[in-house]
Amino acid sequence: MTVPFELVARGKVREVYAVDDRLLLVASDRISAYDAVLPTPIPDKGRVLTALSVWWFDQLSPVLAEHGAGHHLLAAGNALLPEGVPAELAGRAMLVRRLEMLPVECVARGYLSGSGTSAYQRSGAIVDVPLPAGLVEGSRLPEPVFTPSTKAEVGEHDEAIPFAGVVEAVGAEQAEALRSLTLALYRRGAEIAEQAGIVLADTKFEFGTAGSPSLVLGDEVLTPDSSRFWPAITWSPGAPQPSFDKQYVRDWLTTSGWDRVSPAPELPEDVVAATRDRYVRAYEQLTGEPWS
Ligand code: Q0Z
Repeated sequence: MTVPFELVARGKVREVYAVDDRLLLVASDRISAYDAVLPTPIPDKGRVLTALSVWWFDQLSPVLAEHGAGHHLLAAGNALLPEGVPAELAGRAMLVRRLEMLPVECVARGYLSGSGTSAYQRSGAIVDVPLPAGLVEGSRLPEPVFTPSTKAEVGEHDEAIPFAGVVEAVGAEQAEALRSLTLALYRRGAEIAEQAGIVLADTKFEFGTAGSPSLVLGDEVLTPDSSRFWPAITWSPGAPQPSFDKQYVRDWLTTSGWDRVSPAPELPEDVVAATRDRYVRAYEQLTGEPWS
């Protein structure tokens, strides 16, 4: 497929194109696991994640407005996109305001998991954020915490930084605004997810600036690719929680004999189908709307 726009950024599973002074964010059906992009696409994944982001931007608008902030979404959906967007991108593309992106990842955590658990086990804290004793992988934190990270180069992992690092990067006033807004967005997102039987363990937001409002929520929001979603019914701290979306893929890869270094193997049909179903179910469970 040829997209008649200039490619300006490419991630593991998404692309960004320039459309005049705006950007087109395109989500593919590619899936990553254990740091690798798998050779087998998950049908509809790109459309589901795009629809989820669009839905969340709308859900989170009041929180953004309370903070004098906005979001970058201009249009999504076939009819609303500019001329020249290929039909194959229908449903997988968001037209957004081009922002001056801030050089920090704004991570909020309401539960202990992954690199947060590793840091906590080493030091009782996540960088400069102390946590109470006795927490285990999957524990709910007493309060959500802001644990920012650097934006890693391609192939590297984001690295957690202290709040002072955010101050250094964007100034004290904007750093405070990022922390406050990140935590408010996380709290609202987690509340909505909880009502739908989903634990939003943690998430990563990216913000940019534009004329006004000065802070603008960008990128994708509260998708399974930017967040940890756990089914609430199986939540049981003390061990890694099953992922809402990727658990079948991880389980199959683990039993496949793949060494996590060589190119990943093709997924079997039943794993693809079960995983597609998980994405669709996440959409339906969160939004209360049927996927169609
Ligand atoms: C976000 C990224 C992706 C690879 C650029 N509104 C914006 N204004 C300026 N820049 C961006 C945005 Cl969203 C921007 N990324 C991250 C997204 C693939 C990298 F889809 N890159």
